[in-house]
Amino acid sequence: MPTPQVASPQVSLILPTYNEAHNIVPLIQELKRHLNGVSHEILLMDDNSPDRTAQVAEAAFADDSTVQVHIRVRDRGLAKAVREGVERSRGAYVLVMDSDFNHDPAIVGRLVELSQHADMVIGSRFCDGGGMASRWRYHCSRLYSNWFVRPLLGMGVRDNLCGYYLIRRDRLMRLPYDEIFHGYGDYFFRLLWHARAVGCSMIETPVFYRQRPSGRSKSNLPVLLFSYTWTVLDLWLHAGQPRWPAPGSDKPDTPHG
Ligand SMILES: Nc1nc2c(ncn2[C@@H]2O[C@H](COP(=O)(O)OP(=O)(O)O)[C@@H](O)[C@H]2O)c(=O)[nH]1
Ligand SMILES: [Mg+2]
Repeated sequence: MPTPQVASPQVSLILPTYNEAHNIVPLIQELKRHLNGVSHEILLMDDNSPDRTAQVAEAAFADDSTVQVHIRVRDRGLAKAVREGVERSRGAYVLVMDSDFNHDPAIVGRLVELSQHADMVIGSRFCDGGGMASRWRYHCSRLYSNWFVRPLLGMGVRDNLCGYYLIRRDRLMRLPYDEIFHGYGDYFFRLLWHARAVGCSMIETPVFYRQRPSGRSKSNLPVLLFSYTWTVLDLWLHAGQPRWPAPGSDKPDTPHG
C-alpha cells in the first residue's frame, strides 16, 4: 500500500545527487529507519545524472509518496539544486545532506531532536566524537575551517565546510537566496554568514564522515580551495555585501558541465 503523504511534514530532507545510482536507494532506506516517528518528505534533487540515479530512485520508491524525485536539466550545480529543494519543501525544518554516505544518516534523528535548542543544527567533524575516515582530508579541512575561515569571518562554528545541517524554514526564508545559493560547497559559508546576520542561533553536533561505498567524489580539491578562499575573502572584505562572483561562476556551477 502506498505510504500516504502527510499534509505538512515536520522535516523536509533535501538530497542533491549527481551519479549516486548505487548509493541513493540504500541511503533513503537507512534515512527512513532513522526518521522513524518523524513526519518527513524526501526531495531528491538530481542534475540529470548520466548513471540514471533519478530513475533508479523513482523505480524503488514508486509506491512511497514521501519521496519526490526532481530531475534538473537547467541551471545545474550543487548549490542551485539545494535551493530548488528548499523552494519546493514544505516542512517546518529543512535538512540538507550529501547522498553518498559521507554524511552519516544515523544522526538525522539527533539533528531533529536538537532543533528544540537552536535555529540551525550543524553536523561537525571537529566536535568531540566527530571525525572523518579520510585522515588527510580531515586535517586539511580542520586547519582550513579553524585557522582561516573561522577567525576571518568571526564564526563560532568549528566545521564551516560541513554542509550537513538542519535549519528552521521560517529562518531560512528570511535569507537572500540569490546571494547564497550558487557555486559548490562554498554556498555553506554564505549561508552561515547570512544566517548569523539575521540572528539565527546555531549549535554543532558531532558527525563522523564515512567513506562513500560507491561512485566517486566530484570535488576537484585545488579548484575548490581557490573558489572557497575567494568566497571567504569576499565576505570578509565586503562585510556581508558580497559583490564579486567567484571567477567562473558565470559558467554552470557544476564541475561536470
Ligand atoms: N544536484 C547535484 N548534486 C551534486 C552535484 N555535484 C555533487 N553533487 C552531490 O553533492 C554531494 C557531495 O558531492 P561529492 O562529490 O561527494 O563531494 P565531496 O563529498 O566533497 O567529495 C553528493 O551527494 C553529490 O551527489 C551537482 O552538480 N548537482
Ligand atoms: Mg561526498
